[in-house]
Amino acid sequence: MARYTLIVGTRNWSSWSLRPFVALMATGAPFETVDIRLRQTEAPTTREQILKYSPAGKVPILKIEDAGATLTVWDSLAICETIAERHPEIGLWPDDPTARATARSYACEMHTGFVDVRDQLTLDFARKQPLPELREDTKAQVARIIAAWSDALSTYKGDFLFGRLSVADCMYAPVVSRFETYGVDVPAPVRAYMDRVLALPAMREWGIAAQKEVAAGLV
Ligand SMILES: N[C@@H](CCC(=O)N[C@@H](CS)C(=O)NCC(=O)O)C(=O)O
Repeated sequence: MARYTLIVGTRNWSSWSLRPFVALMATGAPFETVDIRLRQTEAPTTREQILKYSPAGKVPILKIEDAGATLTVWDSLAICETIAERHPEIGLWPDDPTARATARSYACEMHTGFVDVRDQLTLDFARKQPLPELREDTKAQVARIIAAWSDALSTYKGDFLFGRLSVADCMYAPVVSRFETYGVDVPAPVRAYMDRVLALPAMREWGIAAQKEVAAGLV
């Protein structure tokens, strides 16, 4: 069996790391995690620590040791894609080609966009924060996310965006946490979706680790 090691950043902050963690947990396969403290400016700096695992210098990173070879995959979406490909039994992409193409669009829209949401509603997984005064661009992005989630939930009528859990949900899991932290107002079906995502074992485990970081003095 392949040996997986997922290298992640500080859990309370690392939205990118959370995405493949949700995907990998969904497989049920055993894996180890290596936690790297972000924003570390004294030696060994965050960058120096990450470079030991990947020349790209960013987390998340997935190491797959299989049949004597080690494969390094970096970038959250590339890792989710690789997990989906290696674990077809859990169907991390929808079976239907139309749903699959739409789910891919959702995942990529998240991967490449919503910069103002990321900037103003930063991941603070273990905490609740007051909602800041949102810029117009941020408001528009929040509205777009809520509309996209509502559309998928009413079209596919499942627990998750495309029925069962998919890479689209993994990519949006950090946004669920952001909306929860800042108390973003959402319609009832979206609230119920967020509750289902927050109840995933991956989100609970991530939350416990983030709480420990905060309790240990993370600011
Ligand atoms: N596009 C990348 C972005 C990853 C990224 O920016 N990761 C941040 C942490 S969340 C990082 O590694 N920062 C390195 C640093 O702080 O030195 C992905 O999706 O994995």
